[in-house]
Amino acid sequence: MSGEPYSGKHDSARYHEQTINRGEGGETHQVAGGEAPVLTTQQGIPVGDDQNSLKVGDRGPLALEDFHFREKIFHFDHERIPERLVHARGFGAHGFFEPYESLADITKADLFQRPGERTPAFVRFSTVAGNKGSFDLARDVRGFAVKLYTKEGNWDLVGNNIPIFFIQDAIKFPDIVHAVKQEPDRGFPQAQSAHDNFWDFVSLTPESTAMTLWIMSDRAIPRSFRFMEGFGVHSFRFVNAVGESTFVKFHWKPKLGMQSVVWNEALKINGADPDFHRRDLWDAIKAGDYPEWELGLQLFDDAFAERFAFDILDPTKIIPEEEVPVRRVGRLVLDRCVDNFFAETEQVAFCTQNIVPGIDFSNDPLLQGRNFSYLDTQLKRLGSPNFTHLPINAPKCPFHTLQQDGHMTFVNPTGRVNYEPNSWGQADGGPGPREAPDAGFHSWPSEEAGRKRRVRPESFADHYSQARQFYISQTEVEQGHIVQAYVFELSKVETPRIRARMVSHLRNVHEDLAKAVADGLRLREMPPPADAARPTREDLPSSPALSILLNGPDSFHGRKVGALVTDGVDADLVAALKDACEQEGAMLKFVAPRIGGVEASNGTWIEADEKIDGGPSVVVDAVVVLPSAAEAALLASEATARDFVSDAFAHCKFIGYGADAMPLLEKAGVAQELDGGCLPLNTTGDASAFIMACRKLRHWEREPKVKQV
Ligand code: HDD
Repeated sequence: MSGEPYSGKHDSARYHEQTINRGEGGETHQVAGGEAPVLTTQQGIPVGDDQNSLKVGDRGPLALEDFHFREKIFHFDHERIPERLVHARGFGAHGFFEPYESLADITKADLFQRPGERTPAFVRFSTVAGNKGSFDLARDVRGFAVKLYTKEGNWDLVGNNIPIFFIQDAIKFPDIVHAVKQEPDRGFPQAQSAHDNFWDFVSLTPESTAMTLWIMSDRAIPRSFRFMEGFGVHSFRFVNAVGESTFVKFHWKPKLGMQSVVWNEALKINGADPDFHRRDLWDAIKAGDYPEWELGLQLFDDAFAERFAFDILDPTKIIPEEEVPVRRVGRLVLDRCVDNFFAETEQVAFCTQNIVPGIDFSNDPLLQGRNFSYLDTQLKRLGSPNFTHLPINAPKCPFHTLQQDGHMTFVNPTGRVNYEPNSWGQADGGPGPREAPDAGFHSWPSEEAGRKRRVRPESFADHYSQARQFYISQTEVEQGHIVQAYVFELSKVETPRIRARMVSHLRNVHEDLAKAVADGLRLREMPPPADAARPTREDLPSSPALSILLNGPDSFHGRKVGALVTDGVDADLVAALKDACEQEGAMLKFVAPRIGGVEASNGTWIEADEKIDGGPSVVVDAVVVLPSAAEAALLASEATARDFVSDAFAHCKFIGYGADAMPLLEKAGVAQELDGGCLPLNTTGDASAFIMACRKLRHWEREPKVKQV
């Protein structure tokens, strides 16, 4: 072969290389739209050619002296760190916490002292079981981890969107995690609990029963991180300036109310948009519609702890809000996306042990075990005890530690002082930091005594009463979803005796639930109730706070309408819909046969947000179908358009339809079934009526019609 060597560059790359300019900040290139910095190596050496490795002759071999090539590939080879063992898939954002009132009477924690004063925060939401590259709408617990950069150090409240846990003692954590994650021989299924190992473990672990009700409920398939609650789970302590302690449980209440999807919708969302939750949070923050949660506190004293029906140290139990009301004391707002996913969301390291003066642990055995695990795992994941130096993890208040050196140190004490006590003064490069006997952190001096034993306290022994309470607190629709979820999951279990064993636990929870699940599984014989350490209490009252549907929003704010439009769409109706959505704080997304958009009836152009098959109705909260008369038949013959309508109908969504939508509704099989959730849009006035109807989120009355089996 012969001829001039080829540069390897695309013409557009040459186009950008117009002028080279040496300024104070180093060499820069003029490119379309401004100046771009010169590409350098890690050492700052300007790179002359990033397209070709250094070769002997035109056709190789490569020269080992090519330091740019070696550095580039070396760095690339080391780009990954171990993913989190659990909660691998997550998404974070920055924001702040702001108290409404001073809580000085109950805690000296600095962030609760001054109403309106903002404390920077970083929140990472996650799924638990799936790997980093799994999908967002797995049926799973969601992590809700909050790092608060207070003036007295970082406080990490590492919670979930479910207020209880699977196990009572941290020593069982590796077992539950092994059981739920992919099975070790085959490496699947991932991001789901619907397999033998998970149900084998929980059906052999009665303390998990209540948690299985929560994860079979719609709590485990939230519509958005923005529409879910968060919980610190354990009982903690608040301590005030005079050393008095109050027990506290932490809650995060979403300002936009709670909302979940239905399971069939979740399955389809995972195909249509595996990044559904992260995209939703990103879009909302980028649009300036900042998600917000109120911090709620359940405060109680030793006397309450003594008389409460369950042990306040048992992490498989809640304290019903009706028994200890949730006091809303401040708000958490997320108003900034990360600049770099890896640097911030991946490298953020939450540790339950990070608490500040004014907050303390309780003896919850799960919490005590967590306090070891988090610090340990960060060392493995981030590779150095100096992970605290990373900007996302470092405190934002002054800090003076005598800990030094180690891999990747980039802050060290200056001067001569690296131990204490020491007697060095200013002139000697000191004085070094000193302890603060009054203001510093002191553990609350609880009295502890007892024989050293491996035991589970007697007061943790009732595993079914609160599971029953959760079940009877749900609306009929929600109870139906719980039954369907057990049936779905256990139908994926290949071993019949595991299915039956789980039903035997459900018999201790509620006979109706057990019967419905057994029937859904077509168990030919009802198993006897599982042995129970304590009989189930049937006197616990229902707790309306546990239902999602009873705690939904009162507006359609933050939700999305998908409008299926064609050329010739009624321009006035579109304008009215836009207006109604804007007024409500909802988003209107246009879905069209082609991504370029459509020409409306008055000749204006509407840009499409999605082509029909890329924007199925599962990714929005309500739909409107507005084909023009000329395009109606064509649209009706398009399978993805028919799915758009039939899925919206099956998922009980509100459907608005224009004068020419009938051919499509007929082909989608819903024309004969139109109900109160299907609203004609003939005049512009109908648009605002439609958005108002959507405030109910779903037309649940339809569900019995679309879910017979
Ligand atoms: Fe955990 C991560 C929440 C029990 C051990 N956990 C992790 C995260 C959340 C929770 C939200 C992700 C943090 C992030 O976004 O980086 N974990 C909980 C809750 C629990 C709980 C609410 C029970 C009430 N966890 C728990 C136990 C242990 C762990 C009992 C071990 C004894 N958890 C870990 C861990 C992880 C973790 C292995 C994995 C990645 C990480 O810590 O940073 O240490």
